[in-house]
Amino acid sequence: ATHTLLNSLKANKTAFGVWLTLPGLFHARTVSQASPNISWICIDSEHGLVPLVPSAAETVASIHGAVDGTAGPSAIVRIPATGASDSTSWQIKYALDAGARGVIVPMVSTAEKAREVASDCRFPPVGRRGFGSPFTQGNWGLSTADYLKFANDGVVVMVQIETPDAVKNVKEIAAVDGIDVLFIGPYDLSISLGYPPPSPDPHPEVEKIIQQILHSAHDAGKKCAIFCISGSQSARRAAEGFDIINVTSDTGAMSEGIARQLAAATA
Ligand code: 3PY
Repeated sequence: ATHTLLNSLKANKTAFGVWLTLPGLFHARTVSQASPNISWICIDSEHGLVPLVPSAAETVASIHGAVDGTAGPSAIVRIPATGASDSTSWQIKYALDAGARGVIVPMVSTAEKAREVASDCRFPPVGRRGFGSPFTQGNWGLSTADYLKFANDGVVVMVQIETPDAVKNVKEIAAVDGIDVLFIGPYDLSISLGYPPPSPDPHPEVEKIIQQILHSAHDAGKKCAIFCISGSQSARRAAEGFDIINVTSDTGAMSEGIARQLAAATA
């Protein structure tokens, strides 16, 4: 499958995505096929109900096979472990072995942890990712040598900036080689800083920090991503210069669509 997310980033086009919180291959396929404007889908194994083992792998394959003959979305996995935990390493390996074209790692708050994440995402000599999955290489139909380069060149490494320490260290994190994207989680960022959660927009003080993170990413030559919950909020973030934007989620869009149809029926 085409790496739609990476292609958008290389073309400096905003990459809009959708959050997947429910398991099920046909569910993933339905979401993938919902719009040609979906560049990526985040399989959320952190707060969503798609277990990393083994469902994330099947879901990745389902998304990549979903839109025949056209450029479908890139499947991205958000791993459950936070950047402060020893589990990040094996969980990143699992997600990438499953064929994910990128990972989102929650709560990465220091440059040291960011360096570990970047290293976990690429094979030697660039990083320390272990090789051995019988599945991924075969998916792409490549020789081992070609696969190692293809995987290293194509992986999109995103770390979430959503704690007070991450805000303090944001410039150092952005500067880490191999970190491609700073991903802002506005909900965790707000509550970890002692502000109310966005409703739907963040508190003005949190908003100032969000803009600082955006600029820190761009100053370091990196991309910046943010989680939104609606098309209109996403359009505003795109106008501000965000490169990667989550527009909606499977459950959010489903509830809203059902409510809208029922409102029309009973009006
Ligand atoms: C946050 O806003 O905290 C996120 O990580 C998005 O789910």
